[in-house]
Amino acid sequence: MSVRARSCDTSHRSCQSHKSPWNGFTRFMSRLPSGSEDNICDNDNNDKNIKSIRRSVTGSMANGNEKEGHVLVLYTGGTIGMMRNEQGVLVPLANAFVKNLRKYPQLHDREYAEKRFGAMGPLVLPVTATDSRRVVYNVLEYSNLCDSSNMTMDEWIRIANDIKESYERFDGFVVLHGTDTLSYTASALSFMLEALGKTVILTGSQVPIFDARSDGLENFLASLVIAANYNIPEVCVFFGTNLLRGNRTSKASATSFEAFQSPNFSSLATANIKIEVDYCLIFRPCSMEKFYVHASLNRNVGLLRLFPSITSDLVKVFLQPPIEGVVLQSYGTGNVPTNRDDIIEELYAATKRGVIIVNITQCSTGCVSDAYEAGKLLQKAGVISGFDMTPEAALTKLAYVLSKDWDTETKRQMMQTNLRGELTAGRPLAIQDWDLVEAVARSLRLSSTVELQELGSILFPAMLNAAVMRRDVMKLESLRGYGADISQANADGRTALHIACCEGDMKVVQRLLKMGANVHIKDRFDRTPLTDAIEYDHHEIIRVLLQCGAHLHGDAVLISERMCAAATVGNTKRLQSYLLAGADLSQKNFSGRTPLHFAALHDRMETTEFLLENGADPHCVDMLGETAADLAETMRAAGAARLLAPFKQNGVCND
Ligand code: ASN
Repeated sequence: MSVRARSCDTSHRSCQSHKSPWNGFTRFMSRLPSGSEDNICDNDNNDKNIKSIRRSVTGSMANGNEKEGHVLVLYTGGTIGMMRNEQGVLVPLANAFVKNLRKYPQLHDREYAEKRFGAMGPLVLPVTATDSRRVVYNVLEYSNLCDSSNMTMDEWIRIANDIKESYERFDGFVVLHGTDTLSYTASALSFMLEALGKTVILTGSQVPIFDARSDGLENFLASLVIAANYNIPEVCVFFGTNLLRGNRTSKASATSFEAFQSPNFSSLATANIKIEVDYCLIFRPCSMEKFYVHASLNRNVGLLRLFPSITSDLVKVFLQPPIEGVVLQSYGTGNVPTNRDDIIEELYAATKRGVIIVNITQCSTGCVSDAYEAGKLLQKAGVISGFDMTPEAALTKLAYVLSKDWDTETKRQMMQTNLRGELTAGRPLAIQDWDLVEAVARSLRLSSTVELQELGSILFPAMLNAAVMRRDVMKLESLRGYGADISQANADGRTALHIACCEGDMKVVQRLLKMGANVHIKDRFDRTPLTDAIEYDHHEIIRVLLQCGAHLHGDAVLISERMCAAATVGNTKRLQSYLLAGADLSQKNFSGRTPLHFAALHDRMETTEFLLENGADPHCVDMLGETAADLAETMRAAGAARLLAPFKQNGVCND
């Protein structure tokens, strides 16, 4: 079976065709003077725009103490951004949302933002008392803002592609969406975003955000804070006070501020005074793959809900080609009438033709089973179990699975496999999984669930780190068995993967990655596991991390400073590490100098040779207008001067 997606064994526009998000966006956010913002797309200027947005994302240098989390907001429409028209009816209004956000002090710290990024830079939230990173956010407004009842699979694909385009430049993503079909979009995205390593949160509101009494403000703020501060590599829905797994949600109320429910799975996090994340519940992709988007869906799918006296003619017509996949909503624990051979026959005929029929319950809570004869009949007719999937998850999963290049049997199997935490099939987390923590808790006379969880969050990172130091892969496995979150951070925000990347044992690193360890987590010092692997020159580990989606982050000028320091002392190996990690060897530091300038200045011949062989630009001039060759000459660095002599000509500024 050739299947790329794998699950962890513990659970553990209308919108239009796709265009790069950086087009209209750059102009919108960074170039046009206030009051003339628009979001017209312009494909020709894509490269220029990406450079410009990079500058906008980076801005002037932060003072170093202020940590920032960068979030991209995809504004697709929905009540949250709507305004009342002349008739008093709610409609989405183009180019108004960001202008209004800038006026709200809870949503934009103007003073900080203007000092750091200038007047038309990104938006910045005020500092929060409980979360460590400043939230800096850019808004990509879709050209055709829509009520979510107009959403189609085309829009799902566009959102997924927009996330892909900007994936490496942001720490997290917030999708502002109408509530009516939000759960469908969240479910679809959860499947389409493969090997997701960053947080994607869909939110919206029941009342427009700029109305005096609205749920939109809280929903938007909490979503931004979570996306910037917490590593929850899932597609989530935030509403009310709960962060829910997207593919577990359904819209449950047309009027309540708690509009969404997750009937068969607990909240991933709750946002009260503090944001509390239940890390044991986070679903971590265990495939050693880089993030990618599966951007196609099969539209020949449908939802068929049984009702007393349903006719077999209706069932027959429903199952006719071109239908390829059907979610059957049966009664209770998955039952169909036992006295309706006519319906069973139609279902059987369809599955024999290769139509995939997935059985889920009509009840809002619970799971289908074959406990009753009524349920067994379906199994015999070739209908497969959808376990406790929501209708939204089952339908979008079918559209996803059916669009894959797999044979029918594999598709049937995948429908019954937990791909993104969308279903519970198998052993639920047993209480014994907490044995280890419980033993310590008992000796400390701790008993409440909150105390146990807190103890776990203290003990597990320490035990995971000790196992990494001892290169004890078995111990890592057993700790996960006890309920440890493999990406749980210690007080310094460091995870087992950070430690392993310093230690340099490839087996341990690979094991952690296969167990779902996340490559994007930044510690207190803003270091990712990739930063550690670079600074310990573990080249093979750098390669594996990149394969799993890791990438350089932060200010390119700061990265250049580090490379320049390495060039100064002739540390060619470190420069190799940076090159492997994707750094630009011609990147200038604060003085406009490149690593080649420093290698020349200090006559580091081997380093100079390495840099020239690997594409470093010898024509780059620093702030004083000097090339590397000029510096070598001034310093009488004979070796470097000889190597650079062929390039001795007028320098060209390369930025
Ligand atoms: N009709 C709106 C939508 O789904 C409902 C909302 O967002 N509250 O776009």
